[in-house]
Amino acid sequence: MKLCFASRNPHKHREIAHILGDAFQLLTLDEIGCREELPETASTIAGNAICKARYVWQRYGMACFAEDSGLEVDALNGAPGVHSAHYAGIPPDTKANIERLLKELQGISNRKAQFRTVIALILPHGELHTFTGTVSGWITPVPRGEQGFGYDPIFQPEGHHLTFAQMSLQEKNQVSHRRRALDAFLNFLHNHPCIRR
Ligand code: ITT
Repeated sequence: MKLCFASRNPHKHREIAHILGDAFQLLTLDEIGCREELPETASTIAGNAICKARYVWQRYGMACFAEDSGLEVDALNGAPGVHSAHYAGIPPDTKANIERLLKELQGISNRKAQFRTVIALILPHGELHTFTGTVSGWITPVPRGEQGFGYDPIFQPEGHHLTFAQMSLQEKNQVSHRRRALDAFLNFLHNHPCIRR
């Protein structure tokens, strides 16, 4: 039984592979012959995770999981949220996304925010399961750090002095939204012998 991880984001692949280790036999989109863009047409993070997983299951007949993530800022009513990747426009531009977010928060003292990940898993017969992970923190006044990706340089998780971009992969993976969603996902998979290696 093989499981495809339906994502084109190499940073997500790296973080997920680090957490999963060799517990499961994961296939990439390239390995199943999927070269096209996956649809992300829903209006919520969970909806987009389901969209991507369902697309791969329907077209390629593979058990698979996808994840969608976003940064939700309290003072911006949850923006950029589902629009995190394209906050400053298309094509996605990480530096411009960060600049826009810092500009929107200029003069605002409430810097509370959370990262959210939703994983959508589709089993061989089409059964859908979702798993959510969140981590709360603050948006820093200026970017700090070079590691990670996306909004990591301006997100400082609660209880830490460092931004995600100042942490090693191991440190980020101990507390991240992705880690928390993966813990719930793993717990489920361990109880489903058909998926185990
Ligand atoms: P997929 O192929 O998996 O869809 P993607 O990069 O398009 O990859 P998303 O649609 O989930 O991924 O976009 C979420 C955006 O949110 C992503 O481009 C980053 O800007 C940001 N993001 C997600 N997880 C993050 C993390 O752990 N740290 C920093 N930023 C993150």
